[in-house]
Amino acid sequence: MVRAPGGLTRSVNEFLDRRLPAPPQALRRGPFRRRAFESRLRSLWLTARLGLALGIAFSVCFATGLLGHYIQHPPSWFAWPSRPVGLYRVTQGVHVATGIAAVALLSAKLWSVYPMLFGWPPARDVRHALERLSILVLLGAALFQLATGLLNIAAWYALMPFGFIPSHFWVAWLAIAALLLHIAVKLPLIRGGLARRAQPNRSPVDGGGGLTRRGVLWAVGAAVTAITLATVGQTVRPLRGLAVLAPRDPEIGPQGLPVNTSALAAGVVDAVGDPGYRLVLSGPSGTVTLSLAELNAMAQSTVDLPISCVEGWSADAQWGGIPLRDLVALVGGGDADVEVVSLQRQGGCKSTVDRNHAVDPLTLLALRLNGATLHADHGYPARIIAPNQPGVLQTKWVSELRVKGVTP
Ligand SMILES: Nc1nc2c(c(=O)[nH]1)N[C@H]1C(S)=C(S)[C@@H](COP(=O)(O)O)O[C@H]1N2
Ligand SMILES: [Mo]
Repeated sequence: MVRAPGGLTRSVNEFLDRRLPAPPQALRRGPFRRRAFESRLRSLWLTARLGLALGIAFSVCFATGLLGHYIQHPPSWFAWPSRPVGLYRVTQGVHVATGIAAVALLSAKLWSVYPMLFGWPPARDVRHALERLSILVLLGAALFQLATGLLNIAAWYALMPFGFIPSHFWVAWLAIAALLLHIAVKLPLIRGGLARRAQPNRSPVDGGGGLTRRGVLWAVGAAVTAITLATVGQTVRPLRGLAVLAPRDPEIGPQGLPVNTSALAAGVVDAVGDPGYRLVLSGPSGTVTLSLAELNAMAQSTVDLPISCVEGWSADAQWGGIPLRDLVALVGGGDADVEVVSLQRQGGCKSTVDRNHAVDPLTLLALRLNGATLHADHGYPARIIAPNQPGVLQTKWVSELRVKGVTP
């Protein structure tokens, strides 16, 4: 039987408005009691403002996170330019900083609304039940994103026995969809709350311990500022001295640069010390093998480029080495992707320098760092360094370069 569209809408609405049975009053105990939460600091005025700040932080975090994901795992329709050289450093810095700020904002927002968790009856009708369910999804997804993000920047991978990248990526979509739904459902309330004046709550409210609602907002703002200042120095150099809570100090490490995966951890100590090291280059015109002495005899460039880790730290450095495009030209290659193979056998052993970066004269096969031969932990004998690229693609201990787009 085919129903008229109007009839369908009506039956959906009837279903959504169907009243649900109220649980027995005897269960209305503890936090479910009437007036179980007395603080009048909570108000729509405050919740709407905290929600707005949190919504902005989440949206910026989502957008920069999505961008970072596509830079690291480019789909066929996506191309990332090699200039400006420090753009990824900024977008990833903003991603991590807004995620950290969201921890404080989400805590405050939850404090301002959590008594509603104990509303009575728990669900009036189907619509109300679905709305509460969607908040549960939003809360779960938001907590998962913040927790996995923090574990990642602290490099506590052992606490994430699942794949960080796919889970953080897919749950981000879930969180943003649930957030949009939440905003759509609450829009009238949000509008009302933002339009409302703070008066007459300028004076301390009962049970608020002398605080005003405006005061709560200032306190949250101060907490967000403090947490940001205590961490953002891991990428914003002038604030380095304040970064007491940052997982990384951008100046500590061999040759004045932090290390992500040491030669020991990568299992390459023997391989990098081998005097028989040869770089194998392959491309349209064949294969060329170069010793370290031959590489050092080629024309060298010096470039100032940061390492910008996906984990939110970044550090400036001066690199010396051979422009990648010169090596590509040796094997008859031109405008093509270059596959990079590392001496490391597990994890981080293969990556691709896309054509945009491969043709940029700033992209080097680096042999030197800050004026000296590369330290083993920074990729001796040779590593990739490219402008505007995530650290994870700056492969260390390079053994082979394969110019793609050709079938020999
Ligand atoms: N072969 C290999 N290269 C690698 C890695 C790795 O684990 N193995 N880690 C990458 C990551 S995540 C970063 S941030 C940079 C860090 O470079 P650095 O250790 O010299 O500071 O190296 C990249 N190159
Ligand atoms: Mo990294």
